[in-house]
Amino acid sequence: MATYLGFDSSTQSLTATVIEIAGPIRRIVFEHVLDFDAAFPEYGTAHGVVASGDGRTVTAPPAMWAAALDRMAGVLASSGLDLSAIRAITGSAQQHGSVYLGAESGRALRELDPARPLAAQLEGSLSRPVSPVWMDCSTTAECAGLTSAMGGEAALARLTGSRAYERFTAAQIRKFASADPSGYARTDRVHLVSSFMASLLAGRHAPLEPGDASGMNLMDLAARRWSPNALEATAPDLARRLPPIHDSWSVIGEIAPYWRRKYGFGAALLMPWSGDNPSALVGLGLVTPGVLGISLGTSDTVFGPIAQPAHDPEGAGHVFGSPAGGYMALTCFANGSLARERVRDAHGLDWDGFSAALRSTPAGNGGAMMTPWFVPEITPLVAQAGVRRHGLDETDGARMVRAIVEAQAMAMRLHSRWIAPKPAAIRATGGAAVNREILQVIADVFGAEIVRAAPRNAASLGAALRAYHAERRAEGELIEWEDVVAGFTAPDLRIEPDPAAVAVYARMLPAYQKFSSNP
Ligand code: ADP
Ligand code: XUL
Repeated sequence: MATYLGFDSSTQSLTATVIEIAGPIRRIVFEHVLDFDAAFPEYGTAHGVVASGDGRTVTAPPAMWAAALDRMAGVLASSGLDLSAIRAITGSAQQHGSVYLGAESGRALRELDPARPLAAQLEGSLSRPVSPVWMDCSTTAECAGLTSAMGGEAALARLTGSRAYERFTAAQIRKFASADPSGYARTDRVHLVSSFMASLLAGRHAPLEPGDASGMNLMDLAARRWSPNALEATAPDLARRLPPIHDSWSVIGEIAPYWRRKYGFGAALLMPWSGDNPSALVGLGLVTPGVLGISLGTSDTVFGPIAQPAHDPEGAGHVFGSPAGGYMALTCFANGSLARERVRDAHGLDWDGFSAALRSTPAGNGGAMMTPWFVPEITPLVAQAGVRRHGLDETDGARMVRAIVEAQAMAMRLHSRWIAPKPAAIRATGGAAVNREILQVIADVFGAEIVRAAPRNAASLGAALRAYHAERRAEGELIEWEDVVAGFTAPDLRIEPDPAAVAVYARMLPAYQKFSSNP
């Protein structure tokens, strides 16, 4: 029996997934989630983070993530699983967050003592006790400085896959280096959350891989190397402080003695950890270009694997490395479930009523349209919230419901053409993917079949699948990615587009584009 372990260190929790692969048997044998607030109240986090009064500065204590890894290993050890049989381990983490370590960290990692808790042994190693995380938006000035030093937004997006974003690591490092020069001077290593967690398992500083390194505004996306110009524009002497970038499937060593002696792991191989979005791409089975993923969560995201390092001509999307090779494109819509809930609540509906409204109204809504911008929008960039209506009575609940869902689906179609102009199929996931009627509208607007990925922890499953692929590769067995994910990502629902509705939306799409781009 071969088992593989994947972690996901996300904003609010740490998840572990163990898969078993033995011939035709491919199954999840362990899955556990540790919620940070509940399990580690001593760190004082809310939803995994500590936010300033104005909400712009958002950090988390890296010691808490270490404590969670230690606790999770204990849960694994008492689960009855044979940890000595786990062949390989990797993980993923929330993207963009950075961890700052001093020169003594190398020795602390090498000399981890199984008789003592992990987090306490790192106390002297942090040159900055907190990590800025992806929710931080306090670096607008640093973004402007970086953008102008790099020759403008378009040049930076072409080079690194994204224009400068507040949460991206370059702006965060730039802010720390100028706000706390002595803290920066004491910093020997700047890790991402992913490479910090991998370092704990390895007992030495671990490398990054292109999937997560591309969330920093520092990596030359095409070359998959640090861009010397971007490093120089960010902070003095940054090159020697960053981990190297290795292939996602490279073996970085075996799990450190700390974990073997304390919890009974064997000589499991380790690979670099990736970002949660790139890892979820694998966990959802999105391993071949042409297939699009849509996640209907708090916000909606559209993403997919792409072969070449393209970039969004409108500058709203991101391109990351894919841990399955190639690249991944991602576009985020702030008005996702939030906007659907606003319309639902304004008309006193529950989700069943919302679905009934979609069933009772015709595709195209008789020409009525609205824009979905209940809050400022990322894609397209809409700075001021405000919903516009055309031929729509706002007291007509059923038609308002159809209008919001059609507007969102058309926006997804228009702003994902740079990812996949005509996707062959769409994989849907996220909380709102339970709603068939919403999925039907999306299938009709795209003119593509939708398959729903069964809900599960896609990022930690993706990590376990990456561990399997990399361990086999290290043994000289090259497994195709379709075969790596087979059996783990089977859909639980299929929705076919309705040809009559597809024809309606083909006519409506240019009209919506004009309506939504013309203030
Ligand atoms: P996130 O991971 O971003 O926190 P989820 O993917 O868990 O979010 O999705 C949660 C959202 O799913 C809720 O905000 C809710 O609006 C939406 N949702 C739940 N059930 C339904 C339903 N039946 N129809 C439409 N949306 C739903
Ligand atoms: C992606 C992003 C978030 C975090 C959340 O750019 O900021 O999705 O990765 O974990």
